[in-house]
Amino acid sequence: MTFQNLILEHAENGKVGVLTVNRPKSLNALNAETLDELLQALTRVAEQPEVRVLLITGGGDKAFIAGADIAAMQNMSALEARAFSEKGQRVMQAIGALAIPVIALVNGYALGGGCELALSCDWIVATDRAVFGQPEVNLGIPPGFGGTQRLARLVGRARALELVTTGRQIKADEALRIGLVNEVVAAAELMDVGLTMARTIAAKAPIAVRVAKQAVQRGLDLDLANGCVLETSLFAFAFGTDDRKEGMTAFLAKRPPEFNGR
Ligand code: DAK
Repeated sequence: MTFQNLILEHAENGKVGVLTVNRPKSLNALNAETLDELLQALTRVAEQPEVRVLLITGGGDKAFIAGADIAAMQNMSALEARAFSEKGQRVMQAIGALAIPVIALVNGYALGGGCELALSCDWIVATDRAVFGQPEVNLGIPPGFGGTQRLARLVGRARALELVTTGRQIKADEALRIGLVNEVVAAAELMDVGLTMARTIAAKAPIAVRVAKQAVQRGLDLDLANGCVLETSLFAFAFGTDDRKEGMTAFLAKRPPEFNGR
């Protein structure tokens, strides 16, 4: 399967997927075709059990994704806008639904739908040139790919409200300070840092990693008591795996574990 607007590659013996949104002339803006391709690529990754981490980044050196494609949206009918919105929402949900960790490597502008796509990932690593924002109010619309919800959950109500109502764009250092990104690195180091994180995760017990992600993600939608009930169930499930036995046996034998994902 080849894509017009994406590149899907694999690193670390197939254990790491690297998905690049690649329309640099439009600063990787998301048109309907790109959203369709993203859905196909995410479906493919979900069907590849050997892939343990997904990295998502933008092509070129200027942008992660500068938002939904304004030129494509300009003349949409209401029905077309509805279909476009549904596609975008499906992409953001498909990223969130992946069982493996997904890391956004933000190498420039992450605006509007681009910021929302980064927010749909599990965490964000940005370069010192990255710029984040929800500037939709400049175009007469609010964020529409889940930004109002995910931004508020990540940085809190007041900061999210300020950003979505002013459209103010923030640089990487401020994004780090408010907890929007986990780490800021030099542009030349971004992929290496992403791959190092991915390699670290890929070396762990794959079921434990998936279960830990699920516990955090699902638990955030629950109250504490129910979140802990969920954690106990997932813990018990992971306890029954071969990898749990191997991890504990290897520790006691003072040797590195060899996980088989079962
Ligand atoms: N869409 C289409 N083309 C874009 C684009 C975008 N979002 N952003 C940039 N480009 C194109 C520019 O038009 C330009 O194309 P040419 O003129 O070369 O053909 C090329 O990329 C380079 O951009 P600039 O020349 O503007 O580059 P600068 O360095 O001067 O400025 C910039 C970079 C990122 C500050 C500027 O391009 C910019 O402000 N871009 C727009 C950012 C923006 O407003 N993003 C939010 C888009 S709205 C919905 C749900 C969700 C959404 C919509 C609907 N529903 C529920 C229906 C989402 C909306 C959005 O994301």
